[in-house]
Amino acid sequence: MDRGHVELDVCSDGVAIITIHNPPVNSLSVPVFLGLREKYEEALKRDDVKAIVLTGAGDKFSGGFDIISMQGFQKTNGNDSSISFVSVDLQTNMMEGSRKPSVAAIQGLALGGGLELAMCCHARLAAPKAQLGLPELQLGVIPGGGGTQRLPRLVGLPKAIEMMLTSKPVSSEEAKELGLVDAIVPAKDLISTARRWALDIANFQKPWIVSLHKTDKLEPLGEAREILKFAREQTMKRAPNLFHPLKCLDAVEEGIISGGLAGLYKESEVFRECMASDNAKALVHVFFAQRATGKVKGVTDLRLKPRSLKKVGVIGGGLMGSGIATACILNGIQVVLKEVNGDFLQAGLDRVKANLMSSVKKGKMSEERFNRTFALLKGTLDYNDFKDVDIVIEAVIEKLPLKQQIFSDLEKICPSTCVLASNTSTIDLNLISAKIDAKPRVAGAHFFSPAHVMPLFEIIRTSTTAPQVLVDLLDFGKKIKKVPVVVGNCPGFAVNRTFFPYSQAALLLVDLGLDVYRIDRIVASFGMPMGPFRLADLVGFEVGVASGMTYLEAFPDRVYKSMLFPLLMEDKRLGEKTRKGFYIYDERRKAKPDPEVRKYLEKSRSLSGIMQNNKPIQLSDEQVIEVIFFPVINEACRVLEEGVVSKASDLDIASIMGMGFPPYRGGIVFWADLIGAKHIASRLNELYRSYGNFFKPCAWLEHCAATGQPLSTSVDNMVKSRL
Ligand SMILES: NC(=O)c1ccc[n+]([C@@H]2O[C@H](COP(=O)([O-])OP(=O)(O)OC[C@H]3O[C@@H](n4cnc5c(N)ncnc54)[C@H](O)[C@@H]3O)[C@@H](O)[C@H]2O)c1
Ligand SMILES: *[C@@H]1O[C@H](CO)[C@@H](O)[C@H](O)[C@H]1NC(C)=O
Ligand SMILES: *[C@@H]1O[C@H](CO)[C@@H](O)[C@H](O)[C@H]1NC(C)=O
Ligand SMILES: *[C@@H]1O[C@H](CO)[C@@H](O)[C@H](O)[C@H]1NC(C)=O
Ligand SMILES: CC(=O)N[C@H]1CO[C@H](CO)[C@@H](O)[C@@H]1O
Repeated sequence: MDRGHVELDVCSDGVAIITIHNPPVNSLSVPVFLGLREKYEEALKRDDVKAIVLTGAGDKFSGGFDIISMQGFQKTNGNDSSISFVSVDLQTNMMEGSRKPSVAAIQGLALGGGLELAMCCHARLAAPKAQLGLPELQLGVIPGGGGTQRLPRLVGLPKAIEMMLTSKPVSSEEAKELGLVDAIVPAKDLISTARRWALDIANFQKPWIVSLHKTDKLEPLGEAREILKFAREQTMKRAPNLFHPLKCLDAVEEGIISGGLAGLYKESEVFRECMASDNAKALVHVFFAQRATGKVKGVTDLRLKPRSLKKVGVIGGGLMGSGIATACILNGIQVVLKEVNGDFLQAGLDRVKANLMSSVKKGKMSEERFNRTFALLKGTLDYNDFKDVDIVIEAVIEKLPLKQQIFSDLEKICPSTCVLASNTSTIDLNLISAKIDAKPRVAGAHFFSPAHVMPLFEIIRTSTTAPQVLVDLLDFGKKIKKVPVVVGNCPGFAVNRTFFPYSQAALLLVDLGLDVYRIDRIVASFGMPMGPFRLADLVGFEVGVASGMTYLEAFPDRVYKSMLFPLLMEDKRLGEKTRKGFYIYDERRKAKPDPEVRKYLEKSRSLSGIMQNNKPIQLSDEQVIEVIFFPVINEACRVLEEGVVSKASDLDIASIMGMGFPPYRGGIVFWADLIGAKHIASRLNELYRSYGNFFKPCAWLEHCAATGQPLSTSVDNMVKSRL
């Protein structure tokens, strides 16, 4: 594979243009670093070169460090010598410390390592609207090419810290204000202006500025310490489970106390440490896993092309139908929305309008764009407008005869190529399509509420769904900017199925004597957006009980039957919508623990009778996490075993995007493999002996525990080595 190269052109005016070539974003791979060194050496040696312009081929400067190289580095546990090319020698000696000045000519992107290279130059010129930033923290590492030292010296400490901690880039225009770039130049004049600028520096007609030695933007030591202290406090609050943002601040601080060079050494030490950490491995894994969900063996490797997608039909303008319609028109796809009567139709259209208006009110959408977007939506009461739709998504109430009728209407009216998708959550797709011939065109389209906000899109295939239909739906998912995952047809599909033991285990812990608020606190500090009881309040107990019934039917051997929900519901406590569930809610929907809940917990406990010797179980926080998440891992193993997902990394992404599992733990299967199947299985077996089948490890988990094979081993290998 071509991993990029660097070119050198010496112009007649004595300026050497060094250009990074590595499409699409000119990322900095090992060959690119080697090329930069070699070309810099040559330019510094040649007598006909007076000054240097550094730039990227095409319309981007550089998107930063090559993440594939990062993975290689992690495999050697931080012991890959190629990485040292990033560091002090090239940047500090050959570029910044050289007798020939460098000017960076920035277009498009200068992110991460790309911006770090640019900051080693003696001046930076940027085309309008380029993006400049240091997003390294997003991948669990810190800037490792001098960014922690040079950025504060160019833009001041508070802004530099903000840019690094938030990973958010700034535009050329803002960068100019901040002092990060010296001038904004139209793209067509960028290189010629940079050449003149470089010669002017060489001739001392423009200042020769070494970023690492600048001090004018740095705050006095006392003030700097205060700023860092505040940043540390904020970071500990916002990301209590992450250590790398604090390490980044350590590197910044070292430079401020002991000088830029000492800071660079500290930075490089911290960078290596972070790179080898589990968090960085997890975040890099997630980066690739997310891009891999669109690749499905036996589907996307058949050279099928997605067919044209101009118009989508949505049936049902309820909560979900309107969410989907919103997602489509926001991305330029025409929608025809069908309802049963004029009032319901108006209500559906109004929901879509309200979704868009919330962006207008926040200033994220202009009125003109609102008009253009809303014009893509057409409401209807009949099927006339369905004659030229490319995809139909059915989102009506969960009634089998109704859905069957709709699908047989659709088969008659829609084009013979049209994809027919259902958003059913509880009815088997095979039943919905039972009475039609177009079975290969039927699939499930499962969004997460609210559909225009949540990123995950589960595409459900049956044994008859045609690969072309899946290719079309994957393309549709990308067009509406979702992360599409193709999954098999089973109760709850991939995400809800995997996570059904999550609330069940929590209910079981309550009956063993634990407090709901303690459980929620522990689970939230593990990194979930909220604990299982707060989530139940949000979703509503009726929905919770209904999905519980689905699992009871499907997996009667391993469902824990708690009485807690029915007891609460008897007293009309249904969750947040009744302002009373496990928490009570004020007018501003703020959740507060409710002392009254205790009596329901006690009642549920006495009905269940599983508490041993009438004594509440004693568990550490870590043990609580095990009791809640190990059954989830166990179900994930079944999902893998049954081939509900085509690869383990799809389930990682689904758990992160669908349930809010913390990305810095890499997803449910990745996290399980970090813990190791052996420990998980042995813990589950202990729980199984005490509390029954709910905890019984499945065959795949036992197999991996016995052999040491990772749980994430591909489904293919799994079938081969079949247990
Ligand atoms: N997967 C999940 O987690 C989940 C959760 C809730 C609902 N759902 C599913 O989503 C679907 C819709 O749910 P909702 O909350 O939007 O329901 P809703 O009741 O808010 O909306 C359904 C709408 O469809 C309309 N409708 C009914 N028959 C129609 C027909 N023949 N032609 C056109 N419109 C028709 C109804 O008038 C109603 O406005 C259901 O299949 C439901 O099971 C899934
Ligand atoms: C790193 O590499 C060096 C040189 O190849 C080797 O001597 C050293 O043992 C390695 N260290 C680790 C931790 O692998
Ligand atoms: C948007 O549409 C409304 C109603 O048709 C119209 O009054 C308004 O001028 C339009 N606004 C823009 C910016 O096009
Ligand atoms: C998944 O869970 C959510 C929230 O608990 C629920 O609203 C939805 O109906 C479930 N979907 C499926 C496919 O079971
Ligand atoms: C298109 C559609 O109806 N999407 C809905 C499917 O079901 C989920 C619930 O799991 C809703 O949130 C979506 O809006």
